[in-house]
Amino acid sequence: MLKGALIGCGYFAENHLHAWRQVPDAAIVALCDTDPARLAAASQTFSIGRTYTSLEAMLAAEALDFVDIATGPRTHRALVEAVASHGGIAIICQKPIARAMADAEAMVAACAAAGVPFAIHENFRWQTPIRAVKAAMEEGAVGTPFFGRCSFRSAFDVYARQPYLATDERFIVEDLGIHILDIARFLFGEVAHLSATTKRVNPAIRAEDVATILMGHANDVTSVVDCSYATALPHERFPQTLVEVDGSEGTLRLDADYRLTVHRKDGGTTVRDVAPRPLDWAAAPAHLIQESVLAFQRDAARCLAEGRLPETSGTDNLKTFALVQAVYRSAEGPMTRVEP
Ligand code: NAD
Ligand code: 89Y
Repeated sequence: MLKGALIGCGYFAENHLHAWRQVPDAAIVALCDTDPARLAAASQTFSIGRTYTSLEAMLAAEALDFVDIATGPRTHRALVEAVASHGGIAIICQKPIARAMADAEAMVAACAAAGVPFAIHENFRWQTPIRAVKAAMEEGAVGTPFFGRCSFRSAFDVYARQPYLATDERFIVEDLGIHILDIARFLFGEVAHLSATTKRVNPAIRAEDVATILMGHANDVTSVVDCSYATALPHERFPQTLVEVDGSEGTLRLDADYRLTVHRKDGGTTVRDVAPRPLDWAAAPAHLIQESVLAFQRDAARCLAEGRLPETSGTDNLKTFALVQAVYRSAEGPMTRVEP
């Protein structure tokens, strides 16, 4: 049994704690939060009695196999470096890995130097419909892909539960686009170049709530990633990512409400329901995300037990984080002007 501690007992950590209860061979034995009220609430809800307001005190008192960090990017580097220097404890850390590339690289380097496994909790690629798209592509459903689109458009009030999203200096690319960019990497491979625009539509928030990104992948796929929290639709789809893939032999569409359609050039069309499985602690519409937290954590525990790195290792995640940085650079830089 792997013994873990959760650091950061806020809004999203509740999903981690529910999910860990369903992961075989791993258990959260201790909790850490600098806010005593949040610590006490999580301790009571999940019946975990060993609690700490100081990381150092927890590391001194507990014999841990791993920590699971869900505090937020401002604190990630200091926490990861402290755990890495303690030695012998694997680290799982929420997205975004950091706020700046230099911090992200330092975290990966610190874990490598200490010889501790380091993974980022990048769960969107673990969503059941996204895994179904990947499996269909690997089975050759559309042949060789040449075009892809990953689209997340919503007007869901994310600010109610995560008020910092309305006040942080950066918003949709760093918070949500990071997942959709990771899905694009997962489905279409590494990115060679990109061009992006960002925009703030909601006047009540500080940063961008719309981003549109055009990417050229190393294997010649062109993809579009588009994200919006300013898109009021008659049928709200939060938190679904819709996917389009056009290939040499056919097309694939992941449409609203988990409908996956594969159409072959030779005429065959199949339609499947690829909805997330229900969990007794999950509730619509977030159940899509909640199920992917469990899928990620199950895989992470299996990897740690077998001495392997999860697919979203720190090193891998630097590539997704580099896309986030490139999007902001592109959106802030000069666009190619159209000559009359
Ligand atoms: P939150 O503010 O509700 O919770 C953060 C908690 O961490 C707070 O209780 C705070 O007291 C605690 N904390 C802060 N610094 C600490 C420190 N140094 N030591 C110990 N505890 C500390 O934030 P949240 O909305 O739960 O988000 C947490 C993370 O989860 C963020 O990185 C966010 O991007 C991520 N998140 C991921 C998903 C996903 O699907 N992967 C969804 C939502 C949020
Ligand atoms: O924080 C975000 C995330 O990671 O998934 C959705 C979210 O909660 C709001 O954009």
